[in-house]
Amino acid sequence: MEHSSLRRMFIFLANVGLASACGSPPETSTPIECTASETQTCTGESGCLGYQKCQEGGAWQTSCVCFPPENCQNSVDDDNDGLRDCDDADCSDSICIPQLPDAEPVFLFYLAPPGASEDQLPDCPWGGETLSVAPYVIPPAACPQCFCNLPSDVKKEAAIQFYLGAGCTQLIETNLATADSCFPTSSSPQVVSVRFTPKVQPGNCDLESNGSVLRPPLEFSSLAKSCWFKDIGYCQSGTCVEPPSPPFEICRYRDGDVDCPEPFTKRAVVYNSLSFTDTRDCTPCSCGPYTVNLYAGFYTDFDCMDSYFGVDVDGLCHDASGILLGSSVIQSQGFDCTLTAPMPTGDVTLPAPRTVCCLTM
Ligand SMILES: [Ca+2]
Ligand SMILES: [Ca+2]
Repeated sequence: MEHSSLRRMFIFLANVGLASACGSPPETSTPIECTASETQTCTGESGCLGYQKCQEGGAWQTSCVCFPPENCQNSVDDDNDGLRDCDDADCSDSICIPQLPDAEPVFLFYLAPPGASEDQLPDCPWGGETLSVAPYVIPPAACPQCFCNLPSDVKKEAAIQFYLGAGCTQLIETNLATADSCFPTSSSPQVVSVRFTPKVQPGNCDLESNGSVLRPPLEFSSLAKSCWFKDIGYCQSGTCVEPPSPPFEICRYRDGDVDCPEPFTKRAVVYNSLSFTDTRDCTPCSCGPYTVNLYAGFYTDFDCMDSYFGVDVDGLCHDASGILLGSSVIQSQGFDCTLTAPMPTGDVTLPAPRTVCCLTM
C-alpha cells in the first residue's frame, strides 16, 4: 500500500471516531418522575381528592383515582383527609362513645320491663345473648309428696282375756282374735272384767311418693338482650358506632357489681342466663314403725249382730260386769306412722355478675 493511501485511511478512521464522540444528537427519553410504589395526591375530574401511583418507567399515572368516601366504622382514614371515622366531619351521623376504664367494647342493650318473656325480646341485628337482670330470687326445690301406708300384709290380732273377778282377776279364757272376724264368747255371762291386748307384728310403714323434685326457674327482676355491633370504628376519645335503633341503647360492660361513672349513668347488673349451676334437690322421705289402733266390739248374740259396747284394745283392764257377752269383734281404726318429710337442699350458683353501663343520650 502506498504511503498516501495509508494516510487517507487514518484520516477516515479519525473522522469516524470524532463523529461518534460528539457529532450525532441524543435519543429522546421519558424523564424519571417517581419511583415504584410511590403515590401522590391529586384532584380527580369530579374535584374529589384522589391519588396517583407511580408506574413502571418512573412516570405518574395519568388518571387521578378518587379516595373512597369515609367509612365511619373501620378505623381507617378512607378519604385521606387526615381524620378517621367519628373524628371526620363526614361521620356526623355516627356517635363517639367515650372510653370507660375496665370496660368491654360497646354493645347494644335492651332492658325489658318486668315480666317480659324471652320471646318478647327484640332480635339482635347482628348477634347477641339473653341476660337476666338482678335482683334475683332463687326458689327452693319443690319436693315430692310423701305418704306412709300400713303394709297390706300386716296381721291385726289381739289377745282376748276374760276374767271372773273385777280388776282382771280369775282368768277364765284366753284367745287370739283376728281383726274383722266374729269371735263367740264361751264364758258368758260370768265375765266381770276383760283385757284386750294388741298383737300386731312390728314393722315400718310403706312409703308412697308422688312426683319428682322440681326446680322452679329463678326469678329475676327482668330479662335483657345484649347485641354485638357488626363494625366498630375509631374516635380519639373512644369508639365510633352507628346510632342505636330503638329500643336499643349503647352500653359497655364492667366486671362485677360495680358503679357506672359519668356519662354512663344508666346501670343494670346482669347474669348470663345459661351459666347457672343448679344443685337444688330434696332429702329423701321415709316412714317409721307403724302403730295399729284396734277396737273391740261386744255383742249380746253369738254372731256379732247386736252391738252392745266396745273398748279399746289397749292391754288395760276394762269392767264388763253385768254385761251379757255373746261374741266380740276386733276392728282396726286406723294406724299411726312417723313420716320424715323431704326437705329442700342445695342452691343455685350464678356466674360472676357484670354491670351494664349505658350512655344517657
Ligand atoms: Ca374510616
Ligand atoms: Ca377521613
